[in-house]
Amino acid sequence: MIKAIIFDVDGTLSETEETHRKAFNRAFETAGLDWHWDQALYTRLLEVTGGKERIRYFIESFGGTGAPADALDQYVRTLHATKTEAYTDMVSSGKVPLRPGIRKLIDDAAERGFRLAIATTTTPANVDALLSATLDGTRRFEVICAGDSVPNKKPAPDVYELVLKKLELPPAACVAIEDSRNGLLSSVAAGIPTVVTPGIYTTGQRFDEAALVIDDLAASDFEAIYRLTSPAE
Ligand code: XBP
Ligand code: MG
Repeated sequence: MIKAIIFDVDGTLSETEETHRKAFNRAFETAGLDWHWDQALYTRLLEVTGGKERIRYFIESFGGTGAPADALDQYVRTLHATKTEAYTDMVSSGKVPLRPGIRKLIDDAAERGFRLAIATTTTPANVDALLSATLDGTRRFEVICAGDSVPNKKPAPDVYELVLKKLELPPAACVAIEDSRNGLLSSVAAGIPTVVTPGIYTTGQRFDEAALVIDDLAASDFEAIYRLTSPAE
């Protein structure tokens, strides 16, 4: 029987990628860059997790000019810090809700005594802002691992392995909830049975490795999630 549920954040807890996209564009404008990420381009850029990594990927692969060649690392960090400020402002407005069914699952799982955790690629400040605006802050989650807390972001297993270490649980005692193929590959590489609930930017991706794909959590019987055990069992 599982003991803990590990939630991804962006696209899973909430459809936040549109807000991220708008925050990136606001940061580019503030920096005087003529870059504009529309939904089609952002869908491709989301192949790279991590906002700083995504900006570099854009510069290297999609002709993002205007950034200084020397001290590019520092330039990207500063640009990304502006984006994070814009994103947390937007989320704190309270206009970014949890996805349907997520609050019900969190409440139901907590009532049944499951331990709750977060494994995300996004910046920690973004998690605080989202959970303060949508739940009663981060207190429902015993462990939160985010952003640069690990050297390799999803699809590498690092962030899930760090959560398992902090929970002091084996992968088979947990279930991961994800929205994207990158996230699924990360949790499965850590040996964790994974439920995928595809979002607006990830519908249509391949989820063959998922233990369960649930299109609408709000209409779901959470029992199927609680009954999952690791394939190794
Ligand atoms: C999603 C990501 C993040 C966000 C942007 O994380 O890959 O990079 O798109 O946030 P997850 P940052 O699905 O693992 O929650 O700009 O802070 O990276
Ligand atoms: Mg996600």
